[in-house]
Amino acid sequence: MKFSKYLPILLILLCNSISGQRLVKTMNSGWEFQLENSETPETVNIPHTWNAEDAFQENAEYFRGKGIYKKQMTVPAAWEEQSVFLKFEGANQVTKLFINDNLAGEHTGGYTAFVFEISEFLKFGYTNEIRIEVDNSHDLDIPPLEADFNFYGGIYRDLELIITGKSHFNFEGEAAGNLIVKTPEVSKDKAKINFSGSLIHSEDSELKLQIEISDPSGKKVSEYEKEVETEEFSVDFNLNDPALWSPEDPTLYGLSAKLIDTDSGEVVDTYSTKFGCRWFKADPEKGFILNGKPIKLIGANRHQDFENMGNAVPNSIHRKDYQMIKDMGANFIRTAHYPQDPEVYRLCDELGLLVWTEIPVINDVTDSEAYHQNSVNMLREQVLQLYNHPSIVFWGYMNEIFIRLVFTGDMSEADKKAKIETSVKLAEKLEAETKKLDSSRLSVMALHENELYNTSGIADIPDVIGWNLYFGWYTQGLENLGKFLDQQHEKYPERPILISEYGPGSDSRIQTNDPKPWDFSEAYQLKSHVSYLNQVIARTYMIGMAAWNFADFGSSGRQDSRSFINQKGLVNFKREPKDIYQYYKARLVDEDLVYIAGRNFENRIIKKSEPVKIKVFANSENVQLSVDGKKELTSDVIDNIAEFNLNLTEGDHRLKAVSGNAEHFRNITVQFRENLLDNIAASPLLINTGSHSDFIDEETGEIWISDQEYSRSFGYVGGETFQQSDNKFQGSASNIKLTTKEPLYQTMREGLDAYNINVPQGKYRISLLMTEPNRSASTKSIYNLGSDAKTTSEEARVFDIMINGKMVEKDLNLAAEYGILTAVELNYIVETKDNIEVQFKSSSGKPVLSGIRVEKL
Ligand code: GCB
Repeated sequence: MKFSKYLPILLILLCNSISGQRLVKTMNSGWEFQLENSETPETVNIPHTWNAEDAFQENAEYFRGKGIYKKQMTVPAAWEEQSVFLKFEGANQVTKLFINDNLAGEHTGGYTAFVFEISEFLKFGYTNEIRIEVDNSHDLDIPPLEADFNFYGGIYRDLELIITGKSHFNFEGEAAGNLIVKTPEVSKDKAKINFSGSLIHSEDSELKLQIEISDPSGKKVSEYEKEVETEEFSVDFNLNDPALWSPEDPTLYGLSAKLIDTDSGEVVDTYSTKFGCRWFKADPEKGFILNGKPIKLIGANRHQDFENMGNAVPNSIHRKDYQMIKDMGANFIRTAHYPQDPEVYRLCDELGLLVWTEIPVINDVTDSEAYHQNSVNMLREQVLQLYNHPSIVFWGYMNEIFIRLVFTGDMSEADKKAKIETSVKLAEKLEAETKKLDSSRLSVMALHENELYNTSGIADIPDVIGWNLYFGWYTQGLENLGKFLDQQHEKYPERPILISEYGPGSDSRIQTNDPKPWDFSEAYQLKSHVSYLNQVIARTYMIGMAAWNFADFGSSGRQDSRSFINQKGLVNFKREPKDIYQYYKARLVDEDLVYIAGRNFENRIIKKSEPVKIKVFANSENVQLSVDGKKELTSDVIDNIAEFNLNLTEGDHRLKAVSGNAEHFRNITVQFRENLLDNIAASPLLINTGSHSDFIDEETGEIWISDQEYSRSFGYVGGETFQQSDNKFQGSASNIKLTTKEPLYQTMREGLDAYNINVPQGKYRISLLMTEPNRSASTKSIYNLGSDAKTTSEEARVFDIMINGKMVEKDLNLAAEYGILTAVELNYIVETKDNIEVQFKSSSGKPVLSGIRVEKL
């Protein structure tokens, strides 16, 4: 069938069928798209961003500018009798809509919805051109100004075309909903419900408003019908013995409203929403109280992006994420730093997750009138659009607003004072606006660990304070958390507090039994979260805690063990669970659960004398572990972890853990370090020099084992592990250019005399992996040192390398030859009878070595 031939008939049929009723359809597919700086258009579907790739590229800033979307739309003549709207669920960050080249609407802000009525711009019965210009340029007047996440540009949430009768419920403007269900009074016995909104009433008809309330089973429990006399309406309902909404029992009521033409009986417009009945408060002594009972809020923050997609994710990813968060046993979620997709709040209502949602006023503010106004607008949009969701209990409006000020060294005292004043003024405005729109919820603000929030008075403004606390990571000592919280509680006994962020970075490629701060191992992440959970759960006054972050997320400025990604996730960027996710599950869910940790640590390359250390997560009193169907060991569960030290032979083993009614299996392969060289013909020796962790190459599956001192077999002679600071077990936290195997290069041994490998006779390829970690390393050749007054000998790292006495590098200066923080691999072919000795001899500074591979040829 030739579709175009039948198009007019189909359109007539479509128009007839929607006549008098609301039609909502997405306009996501088939847009012509072009960046302002590109010559060639491409065809794209919405959700769309133009930064899914370039935000993750080396040596480049991601594109921040204008993208233009175009589409032809044939508009049936019959729509002239209707009202036509475009609804954007979100576009980052300034959007202009043109219909047939006329500006039909403009919106500022990347994280809330907006609706434009386009009826007056359309040519009915003709093809119309829709052009949408979206601009994500940095703009000093628009929050967020800067943050640790990417400001991906584009129409990254659904776009809807909505057609209603000329008379309809008003859903334009900031609310993109405008229809509000309040529950001003709720108790076990009674709930008072109020539904309010406004109408557009075309003059030529008489209308009546019909409303029905249905209980969680769908049964009608209340109704209302009345002639419409004014354009505003507000209707009260009473419910007896309401079913209460809670995380265990997220029961939702339904409200559906109809506008009916009194003469014809025709339904002119419809609206429906869900709502819930619950009450809550934050008590500075007893914590959070929901429906009269204390509940410790435990959960996570969540950013909205996904690997290779940026922020342009389909609803199915939102669903997967929130289901995973619920399955983890969480009851709480903070939508990181901005309002998320409308689907997210629907999911939280349905799944039973209490929500802190906030606007992106983060890290810094300006004192421009426009910045303040844009912040207020975002707040109004957030509250009005999301009002009906029972899951939302906190409205947030600022995150770490003094962080820039604290870390900007060259700001004058006067500028600091002015910055503090304008921030406090803005907080007061945002607090007042929040309470004006919704006094039933709690206002909240997230602070970083600094007294300025207290001394400036800003922390006294909202109802509740969230602390973002990174003890054991940015600041020292996991155990300092409790002390800090107790001090705050003592000093401000009237202030309800929670932890709005905590957690270290972790990378599943880094595995160790000996975790240390800043090593990015999964083991350190576990250690840190266990300690935080223990310290918060032990304190009744603490409202709760939200881990940072549910998933790894994109941040182009980040230089962790994977560049451009913040790796503090409980799951990785594509949502593969790290051990810590399973730990939360064991700690928080009720049904029997057991999990042998180490999904990425199944190969154990250990000394013969060492036991294989196994951790099992469980929620009963003890765990039974059997190895290869035989040995059965029992261990007590402490903090939801049972530990086992197994003496295993080399080879494959099957572990089975049982706890209550649950069981879990894992295969473990053991190799002894002492035997690695006997096997070198089959598999090369790979050493993660300067590190206490194994590094797993996810492309090849190869394991670069942790380093060891030479006594026999292989190991380093002399030198020390290079660390930038005493409490950070990483040589460099920087992006290493020309590699994705950053952890290999970021850790290194410095000042070593030699590396010995007692290989059997044969021909070998030796690969030395290195990088210059010092940003101010001299790129001058050693011979020019005398003429460069500024270059000290520490800054110039120059050394010779000898293999079995033969000079293979003379005066190697990594910075000069390859550039700093760049992956360098030097390969040499060596024939030997029984040993390889790689010697390092300094001319200036200390030699460095990040990795060594020995391969038999
Ligand atoms: C914070 C910020 C958050 C960052 C996080 C981190 O305190 O609020 O946006 O991503 O720390 O990982 O450093």
